[in-house]
Order: sequence, then C-alpha cells, then structure tokens
Amino acid sequence: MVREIVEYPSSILQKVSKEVVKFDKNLHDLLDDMYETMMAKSGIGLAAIQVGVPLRILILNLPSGEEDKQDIKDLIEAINPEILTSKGSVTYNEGCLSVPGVYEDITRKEFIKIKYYDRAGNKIIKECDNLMSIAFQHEIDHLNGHLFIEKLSYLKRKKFDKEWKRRLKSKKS
Ligand code: QAP
Ligand code: CO
Repeated sequence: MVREIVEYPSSILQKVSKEVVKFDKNLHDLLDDMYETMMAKSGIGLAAIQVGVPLRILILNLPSGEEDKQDIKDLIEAINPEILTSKGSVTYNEGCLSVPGVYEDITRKEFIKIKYYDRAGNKIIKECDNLMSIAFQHEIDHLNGHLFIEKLSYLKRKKFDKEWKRRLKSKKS
C-alpha cells in the first residue's frame, strides 16, 4: 500500500523516532509499504517518520549501473541504524520527499561505517562512501527529527522560508 508522505512544516517530522524492538509482521508490512511509497513518489531513500511512523527505520534504493536505474536487488532496509565512525567531507545537491521541489547543496561526511539490523534482525556492519554515505546520513537525520534544510546558511534558509510560505499560500487559495 502506498502511504501518504508527511511534508514540511509538519511537526511530526521533528519527532525523535524510537528503536524497533519487535521484528515481526507489522515491521515487514511497514517496510513493504515504505518501498511502495518511495517508488511511487520517485524517491531513492525514505525514513519511517516520513510516512508518519516514529520508528528508527530507513530504506535506500540508490540508482546504479549503466543507465542509473534503481534495482530492487540493491534495496537496503536498515533498522536501528547507528553511525560508528565517519571521516572526510563531501557536498551534494540533496532533495527530500518531505520537501518536494527543493534541492540544496549540503555538506556531510564522505565516509561512514554503519551498524544496522535487517528485517530478520541480523546485524549488519557496512562501510559506505559517496551517495550511499550521504543518503544514510540524510535518513538518519530524519530519525532524529532533522531535515536537510536545517543545514542551510542563515541567508539560504531565509530564502527557503520565504519561498515555502509563498507556496503554502498559493496551495490554500
Ligand atoms: C534522500 O531523497 C537523499 O523534491 C532521499 O520533487 C537525498 O529520495 C539521498 C524527491 C540526497 C541521497 C542524496 C525529491 C522526489 C526524492 C523531490 C529523495 C521531488 C521528488 C528525494
Ligand atoms: Co528526506
């Protein structure tokens, strides 16, 4: 089932998500819905809080290969993810399904070592770079109630606020 995406400025997106303790059918159904929703909205990453569920769950399906296509074989389902170590710095023009139509250059760690659990509860430890590293950091920020626009400079944030206000107004009328 495709679920509704929670959009900025909903206060739901500021919630700190809770650890998953039960690796049961409920979790599997949520993961399946998150994948369907992400694909339906043309996303490459999604956190559970973006469909209104405050649990520490994220999924990633990064494009790869010749034509930069998404392949379900590359789907990562990360439960209770934690960054163990990080280094370096990289800037990427990020977007977010909860802030549609907005893309901004954001600087993050270039390399991370991450620990998470898969849907069966197996512990995974993985070293990531490039887009995978950026995407994990973006989604883990969601689990802690943060959005990429919080990383903008004061002036860029003011410009974003102004544009978003304008957009909300035109939506209402
Ligand atoms: C997070 O972002 C991310 O504005 C996932 O109109 C960001 O899937 C991972 C999207 C940067 C890696 C690098 C955004 C779709 C999708 C939009 C997304 C839009 C339609 C964003
Ligand atoms: Co996002």
